[in-house]
Amino acid sequence: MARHLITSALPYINGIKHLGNLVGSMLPADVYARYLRQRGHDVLYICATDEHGTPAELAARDAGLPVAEFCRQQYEVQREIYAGFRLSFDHFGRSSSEQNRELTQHFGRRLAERGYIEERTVKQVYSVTDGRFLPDRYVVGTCPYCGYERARGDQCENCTRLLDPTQLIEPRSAISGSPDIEVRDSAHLYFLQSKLADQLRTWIESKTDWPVLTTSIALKWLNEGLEDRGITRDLEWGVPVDRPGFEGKVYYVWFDAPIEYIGATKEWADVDPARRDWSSWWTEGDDVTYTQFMAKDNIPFHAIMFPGTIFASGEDWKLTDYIKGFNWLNYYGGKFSTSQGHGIFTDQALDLLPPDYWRYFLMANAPEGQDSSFTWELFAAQTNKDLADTLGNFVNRVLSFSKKRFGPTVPAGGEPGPAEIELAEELVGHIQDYAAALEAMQFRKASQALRAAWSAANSYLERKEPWVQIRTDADAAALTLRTSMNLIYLFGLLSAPIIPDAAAVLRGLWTEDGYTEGEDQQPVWPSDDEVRELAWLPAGQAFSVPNVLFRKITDDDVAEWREQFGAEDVG
Ligand code: B3M
Ligand code: ZN
Repeated sequence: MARHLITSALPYINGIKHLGNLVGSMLPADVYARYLRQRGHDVLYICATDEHGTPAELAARDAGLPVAEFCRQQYEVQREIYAGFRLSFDHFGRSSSEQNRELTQHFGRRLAERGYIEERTVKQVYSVTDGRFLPDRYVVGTCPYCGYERARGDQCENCTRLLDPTQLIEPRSAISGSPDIEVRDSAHLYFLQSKLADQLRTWIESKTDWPVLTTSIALKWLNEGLEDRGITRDLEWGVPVDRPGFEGKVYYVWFDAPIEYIGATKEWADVDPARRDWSSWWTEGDDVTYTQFMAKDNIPFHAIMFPGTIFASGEDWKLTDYIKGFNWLNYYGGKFSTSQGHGIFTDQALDLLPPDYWRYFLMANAPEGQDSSFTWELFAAQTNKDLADTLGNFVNRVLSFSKKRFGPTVPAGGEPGPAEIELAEELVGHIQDYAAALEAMQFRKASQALRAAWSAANSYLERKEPWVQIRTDADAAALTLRTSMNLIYLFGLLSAPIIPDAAAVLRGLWTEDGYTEGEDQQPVWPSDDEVRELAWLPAGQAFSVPNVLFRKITDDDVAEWREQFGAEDVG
């Protein structure tokens, strides 16, 4: 039994996340974790809220709350939403935890002791009106290159040139709009990551199994020349820099956030004395495979800065073995946007439909090799066809018809023949494709293989037509229905990583009382022999007919949701 450590990029604390955040990190990580648990592996799936940085401070200010209270509230809101999506974290922590503070400060001290930290005085924009230093992004003015009037101090989104705030014409605070700003000297700590460029390149080039998306982004940063990076900020909210002369400064959010992967593991251990060996999950050279999930903009920090921090620490913290990076999910070809109300956000999605609809659609359309686009039309078409018809309708037709003609137990009669043997062999093939795709974290391909298994069951039923067989050969009809019921149980095992709620129902039907919420055990993966036998459910086994598993999404739904979620003015 192998051990698998899995982390997904930490969602920022400010604001409810949209479906694009989900599909590019937490959801595929959950599918992978569920699959590995079903294969009997020891899995630790860790995530947390990313609570530091200017966005959190400003969001708290807008909410009229102290930032610590704002983060506490938002953490609970997000945690509840992710439970609603059935994200099976072993621990969902908080980067503002005591454990992360201690670890971040430990790494800061280690880097300083080992010569990877340098104090530098930088010119920082200070807003007199706001009474605070402004990170580059929070200075706005006219771009000196193209004249765009809302250029940010770090980059002009119009001509994309990288900027320094002091280059802006008529600079002003993006918080208050006040032009009453001045440039002040401020001492900051720089992580001399340029010293690690060769070591990082060697490490990245050794990752020959990484997706091209991941290595190309990582190497691009190295090829452009790895620069030393400021890792402290003039903010109140964050991990305090425990260094004389740095009172009132905190570590940069991207320095402490990846360390929270370790911090959250310690949070997980601190709630249960039996987990005192928590650090064995993070010790290099152990039997642990560490896989990270994230969207492509997070790759540089995970492939360069975090490993660089570990290299520079000189300690044998586990480096990631694999980075599964994702492209973007767009909304009608445009970007999801909180401010413009474009797209559908995780809380709204659960208000409309249960998690399985979203999990299935997002995995079947995961933005792996390229960006993908969410449209209500495609969402309705795919969930209606694959979930409502191919899977849901198969289940209800088989069970309703059998109960009507043979009663509420699995019917006896008939012996498997060529059709059943052929079906079983086809399923073994689809399941091997499905498992291989999940092992390779290719979620589109995995969804296709699962759908192919569901389709094979429908083709078998259509070919055998038990409603015709029953007229002349009850045993033949019984065999078809008993085989189909075992297929339903099989789909209760196979579908669990992607649509866990429906899968639990399919495994829990086999009593006269039917499925009871929360009684389901950890499903196991079917062996090829079990699939060839299709005999989980013997004749005489009681069953109940479930409610319709998946409702159809109507044209009216699509029209209403297009309107409600701003599709009109995007696509
Ligand atoms: N909070 C996610 C983002 O960039 C960022 C990930 C941190 S993972 C250590 O939206
Ligand atoms: Zn410009």
